[in-house]
Amino acid sequence: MIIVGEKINVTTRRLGQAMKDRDPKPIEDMAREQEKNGATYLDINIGPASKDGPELMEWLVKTVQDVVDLPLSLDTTNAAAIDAGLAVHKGKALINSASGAPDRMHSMLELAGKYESNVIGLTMTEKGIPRDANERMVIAYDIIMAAAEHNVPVENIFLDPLILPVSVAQNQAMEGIESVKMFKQLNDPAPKTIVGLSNISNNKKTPDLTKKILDRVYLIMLVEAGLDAAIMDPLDEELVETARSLPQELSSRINELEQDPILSRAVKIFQNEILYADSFVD
Ligand code: THG
Repeated sequence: MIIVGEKINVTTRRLGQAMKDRDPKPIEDMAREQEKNGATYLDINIGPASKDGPELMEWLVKTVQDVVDLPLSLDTTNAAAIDAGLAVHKGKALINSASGAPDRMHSMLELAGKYESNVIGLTMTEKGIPRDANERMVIAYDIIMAAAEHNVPVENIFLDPLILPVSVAQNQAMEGIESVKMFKQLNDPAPKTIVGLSNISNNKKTPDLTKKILDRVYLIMLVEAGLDAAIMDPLDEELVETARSLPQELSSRINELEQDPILSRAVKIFQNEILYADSFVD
């Protein structure tokens, strides 16, 4: 499957500072390390970047593609910054992201048409996050219709249900999985599907080991539903090993979930059959 490395992110202390200082070394090192560990795209997250977004994104795309031979996922709500990044990007980029909010939908899809790039369609609107898979489908349909207006083929669209932390919105875990299943039915040829995987375990209080188990189990369940790509941590070796074996070895990965008592407890948590607690791994 497609592994989008998430580590070049303005919200992390070291790389955020390096971006501010235009200090290439920490960014180059992180780019190389993610490539070495099996990433097939690198996400370049600069946040909303209202001020110097275009100049920063252009600098990051050049800096990263000077040292790794990978396509990039340009992650910001700032359309001018996406445009500046795409203008210097080598190969077929991924715009992260269009959404169901009209401004952001049309500006990002227009850029995807102009540069013939891939684009993530995040199934939320300016009104907020949908409550279930059906509401996500309505937004996904709007994005696909708008994409056609901008000459973006469906094969270039990656639909993202927007995953929420299981520790705070437990019933949303199955809505995410159900959304992936339904997105794949939207069109023939089918759109691709993607998630921000670590969203599922995101919680300051959750121990690292618990996070890793949640991420890996949820990934297997998502791939069973038809997931094509995940934005994830390529430095988590067990997670990458699992991702690289999918979807080819799906049946043996599912078998492992059924055999292992802790992993099967995680499955039941996502299915909302037992209540979530950080200590489920004990
Ligand atoms: N969908 C799409 N894009 C996305 C997301 C998504 N981009 C951002 C995010 N979600 C995925 N990327 C990251 C990048 C870094 C981290 C998590 C997700 C990360 N997290 C730290 C951790 O888990 O320990 C905490 C960081 C912090 O909050 O300080 O490093 O869903 N399309």
